[in-house]
Amino acid sequence: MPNRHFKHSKPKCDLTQLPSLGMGADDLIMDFKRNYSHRLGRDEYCRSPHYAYEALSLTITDRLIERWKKSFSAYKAQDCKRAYYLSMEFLMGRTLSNAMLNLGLDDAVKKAMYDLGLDLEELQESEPDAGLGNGGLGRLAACFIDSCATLQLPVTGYGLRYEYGMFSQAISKGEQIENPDHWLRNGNVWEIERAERTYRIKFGGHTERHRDDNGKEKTRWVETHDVLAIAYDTPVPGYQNGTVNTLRLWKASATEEFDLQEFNAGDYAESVAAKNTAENITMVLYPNDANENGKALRLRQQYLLASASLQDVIALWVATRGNDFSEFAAKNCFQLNDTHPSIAVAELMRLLVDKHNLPWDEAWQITRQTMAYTNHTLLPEALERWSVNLFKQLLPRLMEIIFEINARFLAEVSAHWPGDSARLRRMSLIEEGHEQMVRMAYLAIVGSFSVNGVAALHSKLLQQGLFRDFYELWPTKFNNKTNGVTPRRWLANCNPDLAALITEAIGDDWVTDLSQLHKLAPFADDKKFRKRWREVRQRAKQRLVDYKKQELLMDLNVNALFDVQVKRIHEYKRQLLNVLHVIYLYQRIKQGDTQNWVDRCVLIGGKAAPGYYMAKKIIKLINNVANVINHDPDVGNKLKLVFMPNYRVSAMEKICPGADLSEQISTAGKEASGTGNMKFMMNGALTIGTLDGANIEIREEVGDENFFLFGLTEDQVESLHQHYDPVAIINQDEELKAVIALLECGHFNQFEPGIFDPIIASLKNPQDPWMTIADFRSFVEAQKRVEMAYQDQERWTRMSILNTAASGKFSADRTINEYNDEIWKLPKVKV
Ligand code: F68
Repeated sequence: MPNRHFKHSKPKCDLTQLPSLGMGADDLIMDFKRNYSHRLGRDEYCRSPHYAYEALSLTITDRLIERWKKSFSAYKAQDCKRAYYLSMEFLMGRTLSNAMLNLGLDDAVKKAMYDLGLDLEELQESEPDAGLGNGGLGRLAACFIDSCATLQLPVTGYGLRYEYGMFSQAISKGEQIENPDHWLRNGNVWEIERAERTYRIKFGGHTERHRDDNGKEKTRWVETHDVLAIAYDTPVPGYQNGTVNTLRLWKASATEEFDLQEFNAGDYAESVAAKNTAENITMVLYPNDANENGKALRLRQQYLLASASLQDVIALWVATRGNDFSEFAAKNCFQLNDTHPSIAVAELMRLLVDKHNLPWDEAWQITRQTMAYTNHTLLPEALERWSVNLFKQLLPRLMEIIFEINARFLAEVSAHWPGDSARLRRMSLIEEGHEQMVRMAYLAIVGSFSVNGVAALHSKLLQQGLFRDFYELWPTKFNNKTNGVTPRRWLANCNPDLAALITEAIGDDWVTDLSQLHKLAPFADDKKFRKRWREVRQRAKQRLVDYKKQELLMDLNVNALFDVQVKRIHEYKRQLLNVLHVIYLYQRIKQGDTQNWVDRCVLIGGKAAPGYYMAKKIIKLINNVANVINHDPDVGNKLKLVFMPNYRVSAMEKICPGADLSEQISTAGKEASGTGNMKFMMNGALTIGTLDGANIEIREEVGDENFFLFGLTEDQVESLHQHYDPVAIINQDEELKAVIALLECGHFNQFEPGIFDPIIASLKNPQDPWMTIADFRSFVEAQKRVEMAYQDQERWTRMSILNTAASGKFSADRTINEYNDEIWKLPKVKV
């Protein structure tokens, strides 16, 4: 009998109580089939691996969500301090295989897919990369949230859900072609929309003063054009520990009024256009990894991220504590990933003062105890500055707040250095000039309690150079946090054979305590172990060859030295130095100077910012040089140069296990840290590098005898600027002269006259900031030492093992423990 009172007949029950999901192969098979057939509605005739990938991912997602809820409850129950990693970029790559590993489902999934007659690798390959970042900074954010979950720290990542990620790169006639990356085209099984977490973001309008009910003077920001930010959450599992943290990405959406108002006025087309303007904010990731171009849309993106994330944290706060913010700073910490989200300093002030009625001083104290800033670059062209006029137009209230912060800050500076007007001008948050600009780095420093660089040298240079005045004012604010990478993705998952060999030798504790790798060192002296190490690495090289074969229509010689440089294309990273060396080797072959020759495959990959003229020229040069060399019958297997298109996270997972030599050859003082250097080292590659960024610490860890050092030091680079004469250096070095002559005579651009003139001119320019010519000779000599070592395979293998053994410091777990011990001070929460 149907019960008429059914609706109210039972007390409300917990709708989320469920028995735990099984973790065995059979459980996975059942869920896979249900997902495939019922949730996705596919049948036996559907042959696309994509749906099998989706069915498997949904099966995994259910198990993630189970643990996710337990993590929420544990954090809630503890009511502990939390940190938030604010970043415009999270370069996550693929999720499936990492989730399998972290949930401990690797073997069960393999068995399940085998039993179902499915090719797991094929499914995994059908997952698109989440390419929501440019390079190192974005990938660091991804490694960091992995480590936070593994260390059971209550940390949430906040970012933007770009509809289009980093462009996909094709090469046509040697040139980079950018294609849009519509990574969400086939949906995204890993995310959950949380419409209940939607916030209103104001833009434009103007401010006005008024008195509130208590007669207090207040500011209103009115007649704004609002946009909504909607939360999309992705689970971030720790390594086999039950913790699942959250990556919350904001999607911009039009407010309902937009539609209604305009629609009712009969202006349907205008209404849709307005909607587009709002939704454009999170449409695309800016593909510039260095210089800012001051576009209004970018400032809108930054503000949307800052405002939505802060409103979200404050909403949670107010829900449990009302308007009492006295404990807010003790319980919350925001880590700013570079200056990109640093408008958060002013936005937190606005929310506390305008919305929650706190007095300025109290709000400022909270802000300064809550924000921490990480700098990722010393390059002046990469320092963010926004035009005051643009700021006033787009975010008038925020501009007022920044002016107020600046006035109070400059009073502090005056008190510290009375009468020092030069210093006031230098330190002001507002740069005076023909157009006033807001210096975002200074806003971040003034509004934070911690400022850190990302490697020892970089942090030192920040203190002695770029931020010197601030360091003098607040020396204790400054600190170093040398970067790291997650050993789950970058060793355990991407190189399972090497991981298994390591585990066989020293046990598996290294996965969560990478310092354990030091126990491998004695195995470097064990001939049998060396043989196995060599075999495993050789297989990884073969896999790299197979992977590249389809794409490059070319077979690489696995016995050649695999010499790899993959990273964004930038003059300071000096892909040009690498090419000059390749041309030098080519000339030796042509001259028959090939005694004791070591066959070499030089692999280069990376994207150029679409507007970066020189970087695009460099790509063209690499391809043209490759085309000549690879087709020259005199060269044969002795030398190959390959440009690998569309370098991205999932490509690096295949590249780094198969690299012999890692090229880290930036001009000293220019690469803040580098993180590719760490991935290669972990996987047993040897480094040829300058004393720059984390290379210095890599060399310290592994010892000079296991590292190929070359080039000027940062000091030498600085002092050489006064009298740098590249043409004189070229004229004094016959081999270098011949290399430049070959470039100049058009050997690599026979039917494209003059196209490399700008490159040649930059190399010969006494103002060349990257001093490529200055380091050429030293680089060639280091490469000769590389060849000597490679010829003795026993010695090379020893060095390879010792590199892996010494890579423990470069785990992001170590980095995150330092962030936590010295900055965040969060408890570890068992789930
Ligand atoms: C992205 C956007 C903008 C506007 C500027 C820079 C970037 C960016 O991607 N920067 C970046 O990747 N920096 C790198 O950060 C890494 C992580 O700290 C360091 O290892 C690299 O040395 C640094 O270049």
